Amino acid sequence: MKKVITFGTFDVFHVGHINILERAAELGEYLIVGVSSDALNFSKKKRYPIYNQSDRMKIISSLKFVNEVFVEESLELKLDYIKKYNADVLVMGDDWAGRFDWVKPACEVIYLPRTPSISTTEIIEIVKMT
Ligand code: C2G
Repeated sequence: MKKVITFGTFDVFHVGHINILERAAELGEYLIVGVSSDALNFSKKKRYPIYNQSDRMKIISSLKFVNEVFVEESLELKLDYIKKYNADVLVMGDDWAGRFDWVKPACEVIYLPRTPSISTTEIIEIVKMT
């Protein structure tokens, strides 16, 4: 059974998130999603997500094409997670292109094109303006 793993914050869940998860799921038979912790987000973006990690995990777990969900504590642990979950393929959006090529001896790495014209940051900006 081919296992696919992907990672993300998935804050203020939107169709761009659905699109990448759906395409990731089509690349194998079992989809595992690492949801970035609130602390990891704070360390990267200097702000906490709008939705906390347990709500973000609940949303992702409820999707029909997602089989397993866990909390991603650190970007550097990618290889450990890939080994732990026996993933054959790592899928990331192409905003991360090249950034995780270092795991390649352990699994295939595929960067999928992002859905244009939608992002959590943009949604937050629009909501603030109105
Ligand atoms: N995405 C997409 N199209 C969009 C917006 C997001 O395809 N319009 C994809 C991103 O490329 C990513 C996934 O959706 O693969 C989750 O996006 P984010 O929540 O922004 O995740 P990010 O904070 O980039 O992930 O190890 C990576 C970390 O978990 C961080």
